[in-house]
Amino acid sequence: MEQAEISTETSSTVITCWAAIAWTANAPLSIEKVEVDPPKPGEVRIKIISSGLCGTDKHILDGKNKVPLPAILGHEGAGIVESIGEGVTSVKPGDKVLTFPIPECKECQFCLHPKGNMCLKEKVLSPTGLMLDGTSRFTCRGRKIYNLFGTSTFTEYTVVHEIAVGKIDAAAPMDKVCIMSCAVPTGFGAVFNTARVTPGSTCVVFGLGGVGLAVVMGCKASGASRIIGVDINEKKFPPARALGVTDCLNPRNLKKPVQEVVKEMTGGGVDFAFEVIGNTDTVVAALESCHMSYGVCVMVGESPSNSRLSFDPILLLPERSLKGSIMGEYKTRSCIPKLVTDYIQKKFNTDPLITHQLPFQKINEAFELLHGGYCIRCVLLF
Ligand code: COD
Ligand code: ZN
Repeated sequence: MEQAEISTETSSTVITCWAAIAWTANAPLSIEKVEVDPPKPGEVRIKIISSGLCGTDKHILDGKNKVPLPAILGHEGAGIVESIGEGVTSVKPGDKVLTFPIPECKECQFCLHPKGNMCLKEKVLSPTGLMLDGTSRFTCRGRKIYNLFGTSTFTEYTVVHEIAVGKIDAAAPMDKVCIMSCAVPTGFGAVFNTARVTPGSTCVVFGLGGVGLAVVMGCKASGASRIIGVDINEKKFPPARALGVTDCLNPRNLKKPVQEVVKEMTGGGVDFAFEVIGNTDTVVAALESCHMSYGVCVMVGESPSNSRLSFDPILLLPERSLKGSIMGEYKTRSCIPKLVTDYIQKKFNTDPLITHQLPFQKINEAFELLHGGYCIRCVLLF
């Protein structure tokens, strides 16, 4: 594949490069030449070096979660700043950066509040597929192409708002740290910030994908005494055990509902349950797996658009709680670069989450790997 066409004076020029276009849901991505516009004020153009393929990208391609198409998907990206728009001060060309699906403007009432991370400028909950000024930076075959959550990382070059770009340590290994854009903080933060798992506690994790296993790592690091892993794909069990799961359950092989089995195993229910699949039935199963009085259920997965949660309200009355967690409640730009530094300093090791690496051109193979195999995270290399 030829190199992207790029002149040395790039900041005001259009770059023509390769990108994977999702023209419609339920169809393979198409690798095509796209034109990437220069960054406008407050924007950053990034040369992507690696991108993880997240369950969210799969949900979107499977048509479960609606975003405007045609689009360039991908939100778990690591790259190098190629050029910056007017007024950008936090990064400069040559900096190593991560892209974040949740921005942090550091000005709105949510960013200024000590808790939470839902910047008022986030685009995940109701994605427009456009930049904040309502326009797109991508064109393919004369057609404007939407972005994903203001990121779009399945492309050699992308344009992201400065408020969704985090400068990381110059020593960061770029083939590994892309998973710090989403999977690692989403999982770790669900444990450390949302649930606040305590030493000696019991936990159950529904869904042992890249994010679920980051939850498992967080539970183990918090000193949980028992971590029950639930998945319908038993190929996930050996890596889950290696990362700290003590008991594995496949709901399809059980004679009774999985929540009943979890309650029996733990004498009434776990202290902390995590739903990391994106399915309303498993959210309710996770909630029912919690201890009646002090059980905390954290919903990490995003269930299909237009689905509805339904459960007996008596489940919540006796002091169980149900909480949501997105990007692990981390204020992205302030907190995630520090996680990268901790990783570089070997305070934790998330490399086992990356089971596969493929060249970007093989992105459709990477999606296939996520369907029922033993792949946890496949990282695309550009
Ligand atoms: N019962 C048990 N396990 C199941 C079931 C089921 N009914 N269905 C699927 N699973 C298992 C799969 O076998 C797989 O092992 C696992 O669940 C899901 O793993 P992945 O690899 O497909 O997904 P992840 O780990 O990359 O992502 C999971 C999320 C739940 C985070 C993601 O899909 C999601 O919903 N994201 C949206 C919310 C969010 O945080 N967005 C911010 C940016 S991602
Ligand atoms: Zn993600």
